[in-house]
Amino acid sequence: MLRRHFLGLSGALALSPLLAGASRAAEADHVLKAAPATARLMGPDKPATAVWAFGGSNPGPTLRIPKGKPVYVRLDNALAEPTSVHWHGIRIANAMDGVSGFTQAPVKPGESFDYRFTAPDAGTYWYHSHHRSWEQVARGLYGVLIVEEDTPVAVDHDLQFVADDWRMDDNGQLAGNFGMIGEAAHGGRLGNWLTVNGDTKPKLTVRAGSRVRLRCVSVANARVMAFSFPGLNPVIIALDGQPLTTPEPIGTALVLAPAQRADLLIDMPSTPGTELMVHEVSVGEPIDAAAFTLIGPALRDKPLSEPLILPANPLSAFAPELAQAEHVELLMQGGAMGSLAEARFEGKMFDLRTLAMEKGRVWAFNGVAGQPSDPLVTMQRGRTLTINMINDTRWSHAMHMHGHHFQVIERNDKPVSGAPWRDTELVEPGDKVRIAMVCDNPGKWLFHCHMLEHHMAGMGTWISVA
Ligand SMILES: [Cu+2]
Repeated sequence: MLRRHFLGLSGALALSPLLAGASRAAEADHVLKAAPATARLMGPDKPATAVWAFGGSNPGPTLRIPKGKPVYVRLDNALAEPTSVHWHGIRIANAMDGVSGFTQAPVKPGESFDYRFTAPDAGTYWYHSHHRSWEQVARGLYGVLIVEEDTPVAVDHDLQFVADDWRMDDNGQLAGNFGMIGEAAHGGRLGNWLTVNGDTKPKLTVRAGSRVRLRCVSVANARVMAFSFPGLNPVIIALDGQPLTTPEPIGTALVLAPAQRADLLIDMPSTPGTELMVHEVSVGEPIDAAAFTLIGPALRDKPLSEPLILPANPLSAFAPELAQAEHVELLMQGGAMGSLAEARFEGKMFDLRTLAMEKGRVWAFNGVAGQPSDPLVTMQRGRTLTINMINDTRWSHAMHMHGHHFQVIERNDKPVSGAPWRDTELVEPGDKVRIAMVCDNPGKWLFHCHMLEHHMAGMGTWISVA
């Protein structure tokens, strides 16, 4: 009896790590495994590309999570180097923000990390590596994060349009080195191959006469892309996840800076058999990006024309109180053809050449290159902060605030009212853009350029909310 008991016990002990692993996996709402993978980025007739991926695909799996309810996503790192996951645009608890070396330790190869968080606002977000992101994102470590509305939105198709700008060689593999300082001093790692949803010129099949919600996400490292929709009249219903109170036509093209999102409402023509091409138009000749294929029978004789306004998010209650706001300036300097002669880095002054050659930094905020040990500002929770971003460089910068959304309240010293909520704002060369936000989320939050080589080379600071 004793012996049998003993054997039984040892058997159970031997199994226990496996069992524990299985029960942990079952417990997680989603498991994201980061690992090398291949992806048919260039279409079925071209060689598959070696990438790094979440869940084995590019983009990674689309995570749909409920609004206002806790979720548990486990990251398993099967890469040969550390990684982490940032939940871009989510007003998240600080410890779950996923910035390796800042809000958490890097997740080492073979290790896991449990992300447990609640997303307060519905909308279109994305997740991506925040460890050596200029390389890890460029290799494909990202996916779409959808926070669902409380009640489904009345559309016939809910589709995504994830645009990436890859640099490919002649064999269909990722070309060149990552994190090159010369490129970082210019526009960053610009690509030569456009994918949408991890494919080349994919066909998006929809019913004729249908109403489509198209969740557009730019996951590019550096390129500001622009998309035109000839023959269609897309209307922007949300930006960076947040609903617009007044939907707006895209105009000639939808501009998406790195990390920005736009939800478009598109009412398709009622003529089956039609193919409508989406073009990327940011440089010279338009490039075919994707095509809508309209299949029959038509859902409606005539496309819908009434507007669709998404339900307001809890964020909309956090209107900045400008009368009591604290104001800071953010002077953006450096890069090629700029006026930055020297900057402080880790407490010492360096001329720009030494900074570039020895320290790998070419950009500065308020005279400091790289992430400073002290925050740009420390805010009491609940107070309003305005940041006047002054772009004294020859380059565009897509400035991203972690943990908060903000509104532009001034552009080149002129007041702006009713601007949309954003988490990433494109600041053009020579422009001054003042943003405002209520600092309602305690913790330390990065504020950085999302042109990932710019961030690598010095364009990052942080704020503290006490
Ligand atoms: Cu930048």
